[in-house]
Amino acid sequence: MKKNWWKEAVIYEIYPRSFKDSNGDGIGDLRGVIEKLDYLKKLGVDVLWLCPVYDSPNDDYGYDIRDYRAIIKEAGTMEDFNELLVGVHDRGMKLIMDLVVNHTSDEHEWFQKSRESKENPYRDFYFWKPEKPNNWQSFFGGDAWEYDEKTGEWYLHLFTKKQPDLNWENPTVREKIYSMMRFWLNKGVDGFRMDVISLISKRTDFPDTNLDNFADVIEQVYANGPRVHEFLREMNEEVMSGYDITTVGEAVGVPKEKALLYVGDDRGELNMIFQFDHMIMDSGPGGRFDPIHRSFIQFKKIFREWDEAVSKKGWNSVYLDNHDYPRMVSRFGNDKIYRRESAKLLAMMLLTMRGTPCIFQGSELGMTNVAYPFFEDYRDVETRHAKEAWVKAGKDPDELLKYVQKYSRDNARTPMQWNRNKHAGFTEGSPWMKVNPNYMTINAKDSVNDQNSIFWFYNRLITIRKNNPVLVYGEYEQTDGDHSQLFSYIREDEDDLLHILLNFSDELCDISDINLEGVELILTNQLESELHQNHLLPWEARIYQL
Ligand code: TEU
Ligand code: CA
Repeated sequence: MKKNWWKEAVIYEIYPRSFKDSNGDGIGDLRGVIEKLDYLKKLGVDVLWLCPVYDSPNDDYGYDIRDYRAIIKEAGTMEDFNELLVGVHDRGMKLIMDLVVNHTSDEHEWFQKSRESKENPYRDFYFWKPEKPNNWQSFFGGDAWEYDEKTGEWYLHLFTKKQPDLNWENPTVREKIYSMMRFWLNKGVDGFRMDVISLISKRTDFPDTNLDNFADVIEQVYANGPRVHEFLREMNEEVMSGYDITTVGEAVGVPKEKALLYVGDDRGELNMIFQFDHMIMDSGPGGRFDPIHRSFIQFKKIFREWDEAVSKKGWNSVYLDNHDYPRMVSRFGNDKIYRRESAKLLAMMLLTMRGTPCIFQGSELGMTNVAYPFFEDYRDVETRHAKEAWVKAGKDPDELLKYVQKYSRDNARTPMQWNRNKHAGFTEGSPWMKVNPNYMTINAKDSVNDQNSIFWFYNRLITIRKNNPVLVYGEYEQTDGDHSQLFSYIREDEDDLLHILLNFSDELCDISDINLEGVELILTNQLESELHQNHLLPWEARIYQL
């Protein structure tokens, strides 16, 4: 197994709009991130993934870029960005940016020119058709084709109609993207998280889809297109190979059987990917607001199968939430009576599995979902479109509100909870999105001052991971035999053997059949005085050294 810094790293995802507001306009910004670099250093993370801060009309909060080389005014200036990058590097950390090149904003000059006329040199920067060619639907509901009066043609947008898809078949598009990437890398940026990179090669015959499960449409029609690997290899040759950086592809629609095509050591494409199987396993045919039961055994199986599929010849990431999904302690843990224990258990999973862990902002505090009582409190375009679709379909939006409270992306985007001051110290102004009312008991200040907090548990786990290469490069083997409560696995190399036991339940978990002779306890999320040889307490997590 080749050793690389990005395999040994711990990534921390920052959604700047909700991280820290430094100038009182209620919107998080770059100077706010600068203010918190020491906090992040204290936590122990070493690669920061910064969600988009480029100029954008904010239809999808920055994932609709109007100018790739300018900082959106509300985030600050390019000087602020340069100062942030220096601050990150001065602390021995690295910064990766969000590369959003499957689509631009419709306000990008390329699209403005492209829609001017059919003869415009930018026409082929996007996909235009005289008639709507197929029944493709957008990720956010509704048609994926939008009629444009100006030239009487339809253009493709897999996301909102303000996010037209770039035509990667056009070599000029690719050249301009590569040049933009060099602009950021030449500033010293340490790599990219590549937004929906698995979608950039379209099936240019644009076939109709007759699949009723949207996840199947993504996998079989939108993602893994005919030239996706050719484009990624070219991007690597033209750009990435010239720098000591890392790349993580957001591999929506990529099944484990195709993962190595993107991240195989010999492929010359990406270093690692964010896979989605565990994140969409409880989405029904209608997507996240059409939930189905999630099986714990299936959850563990997904991690086992992805490890088997990738880890021999490639590399994985491990994550349990991000800015697009509910808070992990609410979704995979118990955010009521066992919030602290389950948040620590999930942290132990994140930091002892094989693959580069990615911590989403606020997980280190055990921040939870927020159940706003009104739709008006929700900000995300996906949530707003869902409501419009329900009302249009004559369905009761109050029914939808229950699903939105549980599964919306907004759950991840409530402002970071820094202290017990007004608006949790996120802003002196009025926040763009309401702060979760539980900030009085869940905030960074109290956490940093409490050695027994989730924050310090993350810090200890990160230190253990840094001091035990077996947790990075060691073999992974699940050992719980599909137990209904227990998730246990070993990490092994020639020097060490660690056994991790996680009780993913509100009940006692019998472990009397596990031989704990001669083992040394490395870390537990319970008071050591309460440890029982024969059972784990609810949400108890342990690392043993054999
Ligand atoms: O997400 C794309 C994506 O496929 C999943 O996040 C999810 O399917 C989507 O949120 C709809 O449920 C990326 C970005 O992470 C997301 O924030 C953007 O909205 C999207 O691409 C478009 O750029
Ligand atoms: Ca601000």
